[in-house]
Amino acid sequence: MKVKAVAFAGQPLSGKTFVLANILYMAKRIPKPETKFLDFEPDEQERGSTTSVKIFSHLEKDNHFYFIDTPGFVEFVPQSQRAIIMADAVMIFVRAGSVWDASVESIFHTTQKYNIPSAFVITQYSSGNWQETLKFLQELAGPDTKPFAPPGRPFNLENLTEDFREEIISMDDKLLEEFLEGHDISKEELLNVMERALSTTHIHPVFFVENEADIRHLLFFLIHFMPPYKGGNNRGAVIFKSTFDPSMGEQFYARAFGEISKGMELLNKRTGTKEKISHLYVPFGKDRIEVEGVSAGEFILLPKLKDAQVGDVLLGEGSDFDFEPFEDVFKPYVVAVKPKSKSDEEKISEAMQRLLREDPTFSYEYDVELHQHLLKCQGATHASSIISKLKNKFNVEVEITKPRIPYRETIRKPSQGMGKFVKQTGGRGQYGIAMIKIEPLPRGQNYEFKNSIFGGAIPKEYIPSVETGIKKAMAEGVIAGYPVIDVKVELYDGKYHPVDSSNFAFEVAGTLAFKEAAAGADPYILEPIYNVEIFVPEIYLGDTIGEINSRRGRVLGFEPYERGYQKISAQIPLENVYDLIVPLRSITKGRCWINYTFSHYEEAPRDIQNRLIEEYKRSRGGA
Ligand SMILES: Nc1nc2c(ncn2[C@@H]2O[C@H](COP(=O)(O)OP(=O)(O)O)[C@@H](O)[C@H]2O)c(=O)[nH]1
Ligand SMILES: [Mg+2]
Repeated sequence: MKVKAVAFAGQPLSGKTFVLANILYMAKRIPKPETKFLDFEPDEQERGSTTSVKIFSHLEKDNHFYFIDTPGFVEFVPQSQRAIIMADAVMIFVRAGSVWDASVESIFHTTQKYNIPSAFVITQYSSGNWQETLKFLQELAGPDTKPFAPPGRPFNLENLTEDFREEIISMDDKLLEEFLEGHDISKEELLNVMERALSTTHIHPVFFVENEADIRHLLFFLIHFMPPYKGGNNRGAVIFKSTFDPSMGEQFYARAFGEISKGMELLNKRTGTKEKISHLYVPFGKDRIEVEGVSAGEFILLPKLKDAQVGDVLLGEGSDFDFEPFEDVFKPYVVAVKPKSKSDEEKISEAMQRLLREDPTFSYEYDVELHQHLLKCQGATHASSIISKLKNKFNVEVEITKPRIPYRETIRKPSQGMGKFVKQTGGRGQYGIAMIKIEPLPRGQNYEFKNSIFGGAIPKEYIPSVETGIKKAMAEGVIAGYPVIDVKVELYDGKYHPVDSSNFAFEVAGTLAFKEAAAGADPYILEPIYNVEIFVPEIYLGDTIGEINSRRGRVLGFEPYERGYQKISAQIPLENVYDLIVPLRSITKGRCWINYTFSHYEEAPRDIQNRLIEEYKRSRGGA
């Protein structure tokens, strides 16, 4: 039995799931050749397209196929990558007439990076300009990208295009010589060199597929020509995906790199935990088929592991191998999430933890300063898919809002203030007076405190309380409720009372002193500015820079990156960063990526400052 893992990836709505549904229908594995039997998740049914990776075990002739169906939409491609790199070959789909599709481009580069052979499938070729698409594929993948057979013809040796035939013959010097001398090349020789050609990562056959006959031909190709798994026999497996279902619990998808059988014990290389394999399954979409054992290269489904996660290597006794860890994916799109009801609030944290284990391309964290839960993910569609999973799987409903911005306050000029907390009517009184000078510090220096009291105007033991009071006032803000930064405070004088003074009185005095001083120091509001790196194809450079400018951003520079892309460095206010990926994707038709980190604080525009000050006044019941 030959094991073959084939991933279907590429352009959204190009027919990946449709072709696979037809293959499975021909073998009577599903009742109708319809995508809904494969796209079974509730949010996939709503959307009418694939949003998560599925594995289908399928026997055909002496082949044991594992078909990997993947979502094509750019926001889901990072999730697909982990499954794609498990495949022996990737069929990259694109509709005739399309050029420079973002998913096709990024998946092709993944296959190159991980040395996985890839082929292209051009669908709907009789209604679209396939010649144009072929040209695009050749530009993308190189000149050794050739139609396998002409459109509408079976994918067998008799129908090889001259181009493709020469392509593979030129793989073998001896064969090439025979060919050039005009000798006939035998079927065996051709088959032999074909297998080698298809195992390389620079020769890419192109298939034309749009009807049932073409799909049969594609299956014929996969059965007869596609090289099988050749990774050796390392008894063990790599977990590349997990799913959670309230009734089934958590299940792990792994590729076995050697024989695994029921009853075996596998050692988790990361945790050292031993996992007894009491049940072993192979996956078929949402179903699973129990098996006694699998051979090298097969995909397995492992329920009820004690302590495992995606990326873990499970080793059989006496075997050892490594797997390069999956890369972290940057999460450019950020929204705040608010549970709708009390019960939603109670359930959301666990539900999110479950979803996070399934999908590492988003994160969910509480921001202590903003008092908001932030969902960081790949884009607006990804966010809404997560939200619909929360509702469908866990019955948790949430609202989405804009994340708050961590503004800061600071002062423009030096000033002074006196804080006086004196109450001496009846009983034990309060007495503390503090006098301070404040002045702006350079941006980023945050805070400095200097005590220049000599001669005991305030006794030493009360000085820390004064500072505590000052810090409290700074944390609360003076004009809009945001922390004050970049201020130097000097405590230079004060008064105390031998009986009525206390730590409390001096703390209050410190707070009052700072408020008074700040009021006279021309306080204003700062906003966070982020360093943003943006990668776009050169043709979109102008429009991208326009977008940066319209977001109050500054372009610091740009330079050529790989493959005709430009890397733009810019500084953009945070309020315009969280959804930046959305317009960039529409400018570049999805061909872009970004990353960003905090840079510094800068004075916010006047209108923003006025709005924040007004909001603050209103929240405090002022006019
Ligand atoms: N008749 C026909 N319908 C197709 C073909 N390719 C795609 N479709 C339909 O187009 C829609 C999107 O196809 P799908 O396979 O889900 O696209 P995917 O995103 O590449 O998986 C589905 O409703 C399919 O039924 C095709 O070659 N012939
Ligand atoms: Mg699909």
